[in-house]
Amino acid sequence: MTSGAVSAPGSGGTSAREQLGQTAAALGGRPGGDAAFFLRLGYRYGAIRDLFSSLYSGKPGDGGLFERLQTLLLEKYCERPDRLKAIDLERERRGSRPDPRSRGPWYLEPGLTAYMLYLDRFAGTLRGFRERIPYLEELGVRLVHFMPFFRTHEGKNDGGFAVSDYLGVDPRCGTNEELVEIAEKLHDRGMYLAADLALNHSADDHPWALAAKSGDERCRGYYYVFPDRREPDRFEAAMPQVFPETAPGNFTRVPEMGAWVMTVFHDFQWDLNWSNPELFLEMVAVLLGLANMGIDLIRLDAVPYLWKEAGTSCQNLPQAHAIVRLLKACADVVAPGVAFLAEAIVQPSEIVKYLDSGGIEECQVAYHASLMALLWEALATRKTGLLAASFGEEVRLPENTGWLSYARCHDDIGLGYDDRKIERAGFTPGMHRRFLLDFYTGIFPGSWATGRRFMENPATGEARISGTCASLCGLESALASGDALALELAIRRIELLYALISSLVGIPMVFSGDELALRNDYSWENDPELAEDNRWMHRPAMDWAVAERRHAEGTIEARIFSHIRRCFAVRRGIPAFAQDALFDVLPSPAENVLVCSRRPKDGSGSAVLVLANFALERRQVPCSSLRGVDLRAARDLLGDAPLVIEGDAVVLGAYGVVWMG
Ligand code: OTU
Repeated sequence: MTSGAVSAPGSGGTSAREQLGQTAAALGGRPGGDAAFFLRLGYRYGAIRDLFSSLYSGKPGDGGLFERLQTLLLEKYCERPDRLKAIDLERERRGSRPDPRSRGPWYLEPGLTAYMLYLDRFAGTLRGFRERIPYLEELGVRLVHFMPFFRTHEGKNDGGFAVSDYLGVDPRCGTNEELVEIAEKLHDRGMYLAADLALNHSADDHPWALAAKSGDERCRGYYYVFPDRREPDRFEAAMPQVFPETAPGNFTRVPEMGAWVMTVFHDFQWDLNWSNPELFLEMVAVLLGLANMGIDLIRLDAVPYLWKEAGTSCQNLPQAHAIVRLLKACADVVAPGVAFLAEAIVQPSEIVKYLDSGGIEECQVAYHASLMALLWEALATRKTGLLAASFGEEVRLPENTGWLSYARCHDDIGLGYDDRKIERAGFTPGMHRRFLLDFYTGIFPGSWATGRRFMENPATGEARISGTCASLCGLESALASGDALALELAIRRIELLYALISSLVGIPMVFSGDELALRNDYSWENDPELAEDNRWMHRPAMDWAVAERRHAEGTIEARIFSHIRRCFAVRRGIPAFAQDALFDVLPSPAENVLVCSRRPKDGSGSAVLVLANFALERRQVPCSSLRGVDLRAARDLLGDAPLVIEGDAVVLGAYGVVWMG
C-alpha cells in the first residue's frame, strides 16, 4: 500500500500512472488538478488490488479488468463537481478519531439527527420537498434519509426497491437536476442527504434484465440464471426465505429465457451476480454516480445477501464483506466525503462486521435494528430484562463508526432476539415470540396495539410485525374507544421511545409521520399494487393539515412534535450523549426500569443517567442504585426540572424517562 504502487508497470510498457495521466488529460483533467486523486489512489492501491484479485482473479477478462477499474475511478473523479470535491477535502481535514485535535467524521457529529421519508408520500415531488425543508429544520433534523426515488419497476415495485434505472430519478418525483439542487441546498444549511443503493437486485425491467431476456449473453451474466432446477434445488436446501407468504422460494422461472433466475426477494427483483467482475464494474459506476449527485450517506440495501454460494444461507458470506470493503476503498479514492450505511438486519455481532472487518473499513453507520426490536419487547412485557441483558452486552463499535437508532422504519419489526437471553430473562423463546405477535396484533388480552402479522410462515408459525409507532403504542385503539387514560398512556409510550432513541446510543432517526403520531393507513388494502404487502400500513402519507396542529396547544400532534424536537435539542448540548460516549447498563432496582449511564469517552464532562420506566404505574428508583451522578445537584435535563425525590428514591411516572445529570 505505497504510493509507488501506482507507478507499477502497466500492460503496454508505460507505467500505470502514466497511462492514467494520459486518460486524465483526455478527460479534460487540469494539470496538477488531479493530485488528490492520485494521492488517494496511491494510498489505497494495494488494498484495492488485493481485494479485487481475491474476488475476481481468474475470471474471464481478468487481464484488463483492473486497469478498467482504475480508469473508471478516474473518469468518475473527473466528473465529480468541484463543489463536492471541496466538501471532500474539508471532510478529510476533519480527520478521524481518536485524534483529539480532529472534529471527527461528519456522521458522528454530536447532535446529529435523522428523518426517513418517502418523497412522494412526504412532499409529492423533489420540488415539493424543497418547500418542506423548514419543517424538518423546525424539528431539528440534520440528516434527511430519502427512501428509494429512482425509476422503478412498473406496477409493483417494493417501495422503490425494484430499481430499473439506478441513476435516473423517477420522473414522477422530479429530475436529476432537482436532486442535485436539493443536495446543494441541504449542504448550504449544514444538513446531509442519505439515499439508497439497492445493490443486491435490480428490477426485472432494468435494461440489463430486458437484454438478458432477449438473449444478451453479457447481461445474462449479470444475474444468476440456471437452465434447470438442479442448481436452484441445491441453493434452496440451505437458503431461508425473506417473503415466504407472497414470494415463496428463491428462484423464478422466466419463460422467455427458458431458465430459472435467482429472486431472493420478489419475483420481479432479480439478484445481481456480484461474482461477475463486469457487474462489479457497472455497480462501481452506479455507486460513484450517486456520490457525484451529492449524496452524503449511501444506504447499502440488503447488504448481507450480496454473495451467493450453494450450500450456505447465502447471507453474511466473507465475499459480501470483501465487496463492501472494495466499494468503500473505491469511493474513498473518488468521493472520500461519502459514508456508507449498512442495511443489515441481522444479529448485532454480525452487523458490526459490516462496519469494520479487522481494521479495514466497510460501512460507517448501521441501523440498530436490535435496539428497536428490544424496545418494543420491553413495552409489551413491561419488563426491561431482555433489553438490559442484550443492550448491556452490546457490541462495541469500531472507532469512527456509529449506529442509527430508531423506533420505527418503513419495514416490519423482526423478532430476532437471542434465544439464550430470552431464557435468561425468564421466558420461553417460541412462546415469547408468539406472545409478542399476539400482543402487537391486538389478540392478546389487554393489548393496546393495532398491528398486523407480516409474512407469516405457516410451516414455522414465525412472523414479523407491521404497524406505525403510534398505532403499536395504542393511540389508534385509544382514540377509537375514547378512553382518556388509554390515550394518555399511548402518548407517553411514544414519548418514551423517542426519549430513549435520543439518549441510549447512536443517531436518533424519526420515521416520517411519527412526529405527528400518524396512525396506520389502511388505504393500501384497496390498491392492487400494494395490497399484498401490509408494510404499507405503516408508511402513511404526510397530512399537512394535521401537521399544522403541531402549533395548536393541547393537540396530540403538538405534544409529540414538541417532545421529539425537545429530545433532539437537549441531546445536542449533552457531551455524555456524543456518538462515541460510553454507556453502561446499571443493575436495575425494579424489573420495569432501565437504568443506563452515559459519559464522555475522554473523561471530560459529567455522566448522565438515563432512567426509563416501562410500567403503567409510577416507580421509585432508590438513589443507592444510582452511581456516577451527583445526586444533590442532579436535575432532569430532558424535562428541565428538578428530580422528583421521595425519601431516598427518584420517582418516575408511568412510562417516565429522566435524563439525570
Ligand atoms: C430491505 O429489507 C428493504 O428495507 C425492504 O424495504 C425491501 O423490501 C428489501 O430490502 C428488498 O429490497 O428483508 O423485510 O438483512 O432484512 O434487506 C425487509 C437485510 C428485508 C434484510 C433487508 C430487507
